[in-house]
Amino acid sequence: MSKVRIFSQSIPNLPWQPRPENDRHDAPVWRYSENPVIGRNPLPGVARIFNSAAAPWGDGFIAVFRGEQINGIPHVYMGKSPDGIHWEIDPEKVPFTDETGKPFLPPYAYDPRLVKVEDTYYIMWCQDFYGASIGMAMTRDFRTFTRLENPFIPFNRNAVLFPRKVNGNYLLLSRPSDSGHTPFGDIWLSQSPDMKFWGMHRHVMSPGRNWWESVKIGSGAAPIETSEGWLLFYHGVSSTCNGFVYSFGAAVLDLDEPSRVKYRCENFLLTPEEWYEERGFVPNVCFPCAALADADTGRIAIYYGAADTYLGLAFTEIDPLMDYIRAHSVVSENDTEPGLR
Ligand code: BMA
Repeated sequence: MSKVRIFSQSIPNLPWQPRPENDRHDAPVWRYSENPVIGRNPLPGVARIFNSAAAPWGDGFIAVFRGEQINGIPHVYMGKSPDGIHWEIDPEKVPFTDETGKPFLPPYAYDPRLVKVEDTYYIMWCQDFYGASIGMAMTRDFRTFTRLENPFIPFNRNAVLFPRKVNGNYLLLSRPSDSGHTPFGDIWLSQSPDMKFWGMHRHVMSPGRNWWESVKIGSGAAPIETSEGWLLFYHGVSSTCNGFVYSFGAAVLDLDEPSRVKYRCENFLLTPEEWYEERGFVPNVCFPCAALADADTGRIAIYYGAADTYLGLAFTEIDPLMDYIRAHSVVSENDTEPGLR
């Protein structure tokens, strides 16, 4: 049992590999040795699968994938796995419908997240809503997928729900932006009593201070509830003479008032350095979309997209990770304030 408690379900079959003994990385996060777990041309008509999210389902796992079709347009696909590593992926797009059951597919959809809240699974993605914005759908059986109202007007991306209500409201993190490959971006928190009307917006954190996340940041995996606060893995972008570099880091948000950042790690946890992260459709991208935590062992498996081409897995453990985040935490007033002006 870990010192820091994780308040989520037990996942005894969580994908796992211990940290290699000769690991020289500073942060206690390491890659799965058999990465990437999904390679190129995974399905007929789909050239690449990357930024994707998994969840426990039955005795195994289920996932929603960003599949880039051979016409270049991304859509959401679904797959199942006995071990969270080897996936059987449905070659058809996820058949989203409206509330009457009529097909209601977004023109494009990318970077899906998957979060179970109470007895329902929610999928969030980025889609066209007269501009890039957030799409949402719910399912209980992974056979019917009912679209919900788009929570926000454009432009917005990187939305992810908290796995439970806080103070009576559902919580959604997102990253308001502009119409292009935004040269800015802060993480915001929005609240809803019913998953339909979203408001009470709070600023959570901005990019800026640390060079690896100086251009923009965006929430990645659904926050994990721990005795120290909500553990959030998020991506941070730096700008180089050769383009953007996407790494990921972590912050811990206050349990009752999650717009307040308690700890924010000044170092990245993982940055592109393997061939599948440095080489691909967009080089130098590590983009986390899900992190599964086993409450019994404190083990965490992180699913991340690599180079907009592959799906990778990385691992960590809550105690050394929380020690590392605390030891390297630098928070500004902009982080710790409630985020309301
Ligand atoms: C972001 C998103 C991600 C992508 C990243 C790197 O703006 O579009 O889907 O992984 O750029 O290309």
